[in-house]
Amino acid sequence: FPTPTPGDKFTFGLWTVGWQARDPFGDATRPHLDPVESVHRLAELGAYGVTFHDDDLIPFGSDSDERDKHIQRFKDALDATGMKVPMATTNTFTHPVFKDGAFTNNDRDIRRYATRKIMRNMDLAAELGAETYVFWGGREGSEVDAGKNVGDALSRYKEGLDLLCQYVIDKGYNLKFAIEPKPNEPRGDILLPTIGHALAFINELEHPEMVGLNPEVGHEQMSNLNFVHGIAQALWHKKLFHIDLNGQHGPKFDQDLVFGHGDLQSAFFLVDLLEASDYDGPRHFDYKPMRTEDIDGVWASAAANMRTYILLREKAKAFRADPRVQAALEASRVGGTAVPTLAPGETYDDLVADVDANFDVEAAAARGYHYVQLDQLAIEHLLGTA
Ligand code: 3MF
Ligand code: MG
Ligand code: MG
Ligand code: MG
Repeated sequence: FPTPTPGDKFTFGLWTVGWQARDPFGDATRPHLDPVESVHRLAELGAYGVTFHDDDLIPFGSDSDERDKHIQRFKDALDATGMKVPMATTNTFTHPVFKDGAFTNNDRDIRRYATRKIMRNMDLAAELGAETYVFWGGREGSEVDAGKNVGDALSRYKEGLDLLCQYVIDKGYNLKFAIEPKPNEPRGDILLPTIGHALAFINELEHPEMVGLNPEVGHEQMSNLNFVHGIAQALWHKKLFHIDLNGQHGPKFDQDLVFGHGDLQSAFFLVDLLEASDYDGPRHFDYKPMRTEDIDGVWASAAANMRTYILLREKAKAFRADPRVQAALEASRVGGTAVPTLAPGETYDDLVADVDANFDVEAAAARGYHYVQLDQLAIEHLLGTA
């Protein structure tokens, strides 16, 4: 079995392995984990790098001496292990000041404070060589429809991102932004709830070319959407800037399970899609070691994410190379959508004349697409019986 190597570009948020498993009904089940230890352990497991929210690394409220010390220890760990920091982000959701959001808070002074907090961490992200800065607006939203003017809130969201794009340009930072959609949790309803909403929003920004997406598996599935299709569309728009991989059992709370746990077939087709695409960014795991796990279980679950990805990558390769799969793809006429509907030089008048003269509607209606055989072959590859 191939073990993960940095060449696989697997990355983990410090907040993933570091999650102490506090939930709305229960206390932490695990002790605090030192980010420096996480860097070392993840490096030993074959990861490429780590990502962080400002507060994961520098506890909220640290003075500038403490801040410098936390950063120095982290940099030393990165130097010692060769681990990279391809992405960073801001915590604008834990502290009570953000209970009504950051960019879209009804309080202007809180919006200004949030913007300042983000700018400070963007400086650190750039210093550490990050190329992607993620925006997950978990508190941007409402529970009460009359409590938020959504149009104005979107204008403030745009204002915040436009300002920060200008900051990146003025500073000469090599940073692109990636918006992470989520439909709900912690807010009853979150703004920019899906990939589609976020894509449309990006087009309204001053610098749409600087802003893309960081879609998360479970977040789309919470809305019962097909994540593989969502990623395919993000790729089509050239907006897949980063990705949060994890597992989910259908529409319910955000489970953040190990990649492939709960939705294996979708994970298989996701890896199949990603590996065939031109996405060469990190394979970033945003999962939570289950609350039932002890610290050994934390590292076992981290390794499980990478093992699952590698196994699915091998399975996808074998699936595509299988002559029975190629025949099934042919039978399903999957290549057909690659051919333009009009022939070169043809006009719609030509199309009308051709259809009227030649198209046999009953014969076309009778043709089967044999998709079941295609899916069964995928299942048999996954089961190891193909
Ligand atoms: C919440 C999330 C977030 C984001 C993170 C930025 C705390 O459901 O997925 O994790 O991923 O804030 O990457
Ligand atoms: Mg999440
Ligand atoms: Mg999640
Ligand atoms: Mg996420």
